[in-house]
Amino acid sequence: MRAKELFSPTLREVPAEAEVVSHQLLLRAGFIRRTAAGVYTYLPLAIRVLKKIEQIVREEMDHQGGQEIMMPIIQPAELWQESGRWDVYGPELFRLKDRHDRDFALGPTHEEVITTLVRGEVNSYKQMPLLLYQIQNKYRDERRPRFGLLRGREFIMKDLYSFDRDAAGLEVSYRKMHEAYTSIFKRCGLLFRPVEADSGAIGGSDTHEFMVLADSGEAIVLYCNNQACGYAANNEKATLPAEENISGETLKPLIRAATPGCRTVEEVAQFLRISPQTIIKTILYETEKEVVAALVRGDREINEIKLLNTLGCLRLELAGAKTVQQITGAAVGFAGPVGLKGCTIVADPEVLAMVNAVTGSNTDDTHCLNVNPTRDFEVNITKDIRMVQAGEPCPHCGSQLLEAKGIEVGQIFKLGDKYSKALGATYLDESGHSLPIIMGCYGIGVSRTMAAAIEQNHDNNGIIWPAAIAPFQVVVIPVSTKDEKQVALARELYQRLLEAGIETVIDDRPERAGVKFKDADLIGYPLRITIGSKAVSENRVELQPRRTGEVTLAPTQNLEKIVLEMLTAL
Ligand code: 9G3
Repeated sequence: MRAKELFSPTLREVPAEAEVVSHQLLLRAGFIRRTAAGVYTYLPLAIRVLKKIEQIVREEMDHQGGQEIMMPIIQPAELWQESGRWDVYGPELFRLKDRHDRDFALGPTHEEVITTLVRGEVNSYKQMPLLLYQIQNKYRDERRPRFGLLRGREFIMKDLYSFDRDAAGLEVSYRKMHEAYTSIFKRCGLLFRPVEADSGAIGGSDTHEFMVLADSGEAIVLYCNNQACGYAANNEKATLPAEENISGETLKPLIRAATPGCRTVEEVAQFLRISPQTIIKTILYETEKEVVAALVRGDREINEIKLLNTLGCLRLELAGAKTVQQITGAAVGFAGPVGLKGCTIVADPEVLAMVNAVTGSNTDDTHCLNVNPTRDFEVNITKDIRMVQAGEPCPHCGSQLLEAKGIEVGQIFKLGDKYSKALGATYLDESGHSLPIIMGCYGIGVSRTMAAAIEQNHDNNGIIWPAAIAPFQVVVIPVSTKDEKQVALARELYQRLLEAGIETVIDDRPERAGVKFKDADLIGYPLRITIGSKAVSENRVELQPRRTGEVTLAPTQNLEKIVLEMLTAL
């Protein structure tokens, strides 16, 4: 491809609306343009990257026995009514009507469609295991579409669904997908981690997220320092070893102390000159059923997902000032478990091990000192409800946990019989018994993976594509387009590289070399070949990998071989 002909309109300025580096660089380097909020047109360079990722995904899905299909984007409402999800999802579900006033949705995911398909076609254990997948646009009407391709309203997803006769079969399918995902992200040249994740309030079932590690990531990953252990979880899921924290301190009598205007843990700690670790933090929540007081140590944060799962509720919100006043008799900031009535008290195990602690007193501007759990208040539920922090012990081996930021690019779920039961997808076993099909679902954000690759691989000058997913492998740049010999040599080498099957761009535009180098860095070709005066006089060209920037000289004879070798290491 000649750079002159490539439709990749580059921009000098950083577009104002782009908050994250992948969005900025995709716009600047001419990969995408915005069509509507959270909706993008992919230009030729982006299409090339997406096709590469899709090809890797296809090969690994097929390798595990997956079969590609294509379901419709437009889904009839009846399917979602049957699964019960038409009313569960609100404005996030794109809804539309046809000319007969019939309801449809733009597919945000395809559990309903595929379960209905399989219900009609699979009726015997002999037809399973079955792994079906597609690569297709998905639609979710996000409240705040942001971060370019990281959170669009239209995005490309690979979704695979597994159908097995029992839990053991599902386990096999799940492991196959875990293995496939590991190969996919490795082959894409990305640094990633599979992490244990939370499967939501329905709970119980396994789920892993595949995180591309990047400092700009929104997700927090905790992983064990001990590589042989390998424990890794996102911070919504990460757990702790069982607490055995017996203090020798003697219990002192409970007293009350004035703490005027001190509402937060920090304010109380400073005023009383104590450490936040000695304070019990009491936070009131409202669920669809009740008011709940959640207790954690003052230096900890409540994990609302763990709390929601503990309570088995659907909705969990911080209690408003009115509810707090009603339950505690005090303003927000002075709640505490001593004498607290009319709500369920949930405490983190760490709280139960505290001695002579400080809590709110349910009276304005006052706190209780020397509070001792069980002596001074009762707990209804003791359960891990807090965020794990870096530096704490690994729940598997006790080594230190470390923290990293990540972008979720894949997720695998054990669904069990949730959809097959709701939609009546059953099969007959050997003895003629009818049983629900056991399902799993497995997603990869293809367009998101492209953006995550940039978040992980860029510098101040632009994108640094891993060779496996780069739009082109090589750019050939004659330094002076006025020098006919340089241009002729550049064209000859360009032809030879093409014939060797290397995806190459020649930038023989009549621009200054600096402009072409800047564009090459921005677009992120893994390898730049510069043809200067030396190339003509000595038959030697400059090879410069985008990532290291280190220039090496190479003879023009055998260049194809040298380039191919260099590319395998990029
Ligand atoms: C919806 C809307 C948004 C959604 C869903 C449904 C997320 C929804 C979860 C999944 C699970 C898996 C197959 C591939 C792997 C992930 N957001 N999810 O079900 F109606 Cl509006 O999509 N699906």
